[in-house]
Amino acid sequence: MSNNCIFCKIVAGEIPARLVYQDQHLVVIEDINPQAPYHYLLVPRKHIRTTLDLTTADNDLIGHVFQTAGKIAHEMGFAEDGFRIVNNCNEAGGQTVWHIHFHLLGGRDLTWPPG
Ligand code: D5M
Repeated sequence: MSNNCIFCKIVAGEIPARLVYQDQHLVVIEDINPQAPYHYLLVPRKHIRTTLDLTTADNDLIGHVFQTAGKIAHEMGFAEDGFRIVNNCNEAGGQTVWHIHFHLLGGRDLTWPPG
């Protein structure tokens, strides 16, 4: 756990969040500022600051993130229509919380390119 990390506090249950799913590696919560009818954040329990801080030790974790995102999309009923998984890295990439997380967006036609 990293001090003053809001997602570490959510993972630890110290800050409330709308929990969608959890297991030993991940918590999945509803995004507080949804950009689509379904907008979830897949947050690894391990504090990893950005995508640039991943190591080979995290390879299974990242595979698990993507498989879990697909399962949630299926369970929520928007998998077949389509969805997007987004990771923002560093300021120009739009990152605002410095604990790696993956946005799962679905439930509407998503445009490309992103803003
Ligand atoms: O995404 C950070 C995302 O985290 C952004 O969409 C808002 C969301 N957020 C921030 N605080 C909370 C809490 N407390 N609950 C749920 N969602 C939250 P980024 O990719 O870093 O810009």
